[in-house]
Amino acid sequence: RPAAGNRIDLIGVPTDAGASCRGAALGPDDLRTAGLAERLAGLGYAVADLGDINVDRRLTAAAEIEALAIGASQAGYQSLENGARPVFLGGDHSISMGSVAGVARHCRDAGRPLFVLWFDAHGDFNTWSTTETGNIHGMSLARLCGEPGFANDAAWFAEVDPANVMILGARALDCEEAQLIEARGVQVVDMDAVRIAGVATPLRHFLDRVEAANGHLHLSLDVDAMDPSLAPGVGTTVPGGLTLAEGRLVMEMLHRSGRVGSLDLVELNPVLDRYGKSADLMVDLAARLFGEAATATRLARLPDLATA
Ligand code: B3U
Ligand code: MN
Ligand code: MN
Repeated sequence: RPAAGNRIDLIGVPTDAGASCRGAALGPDDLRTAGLAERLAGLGYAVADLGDINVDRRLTAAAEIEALAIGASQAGYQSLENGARPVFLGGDHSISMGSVAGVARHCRDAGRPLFVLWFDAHGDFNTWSTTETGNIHGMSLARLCGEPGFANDAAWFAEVDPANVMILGARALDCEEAQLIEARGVQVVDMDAVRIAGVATPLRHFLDRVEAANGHLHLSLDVDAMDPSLAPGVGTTVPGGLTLAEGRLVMEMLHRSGRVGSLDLVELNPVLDRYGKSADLMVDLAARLFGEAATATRLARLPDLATA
């Protein structure tokens, strides 16, 4: 039996009920087809594909999202209790309502502070009263941070402290959403900030906080944070995203921190993808997050990059 920390559980959450267009429900199988399990196994991990959480297609969108949230929360909690690292395969970003809630329950029970890196072109911080679209994938972080208007009293749910959240790659926040993010003290490193200071410096500061608190770090990776030229297979493309070099640097710094205990891979829409490009990118980023290409030479340069 491989050592704890060396085990990865893949948990498929196939839904697009939170998005404005269909297709993200096919994401889990597309990530499997792109070879995610094999790539991670090749790095020495014991990878278990736990399959997909069952969806009842007769439900309304909101009811489907709720049912999957319960399933994702329970599967993620169990995976962490078993000493593995859960990797949730979306699905649109509404799946994080459940996945991160399960991680938060584990952290609460283990007495460890939870930090969340929300890697996204969007803030996903709308509520039912601020949303301009009615799309639930634009509300997942708000719900996790305890905004009112959501049914958050259930046993499967636990909140995230907004002070422990960093949004990275943002460039499409709605007006009221941005005000709410600011009021709650969520740190936003938007693309202007990236152009001015780069990704490494703000990420270094965030990781230092996680380290000092002996925290668990969850990465919620919405592939639309990346530039659409690299990731065309997403429902809401926003120009001016992260470059391949920036995305890889983020993943390598996260790997090096040794703090990432759980991961969402969301918003891949295979119907809109071109020749598997976005799926391949997500597999590449996940592989780097778990240590691929982390050669001594390259890693030795990271502290300089981070403090420059
Ligand atoms: N903020 C908008 C757009 C959006 C959020 N997440 C995605 N798009 N992928 C909304 O619908 O709340
Ligand atoms: Mn998102
Ligand atoms: Mn997004």
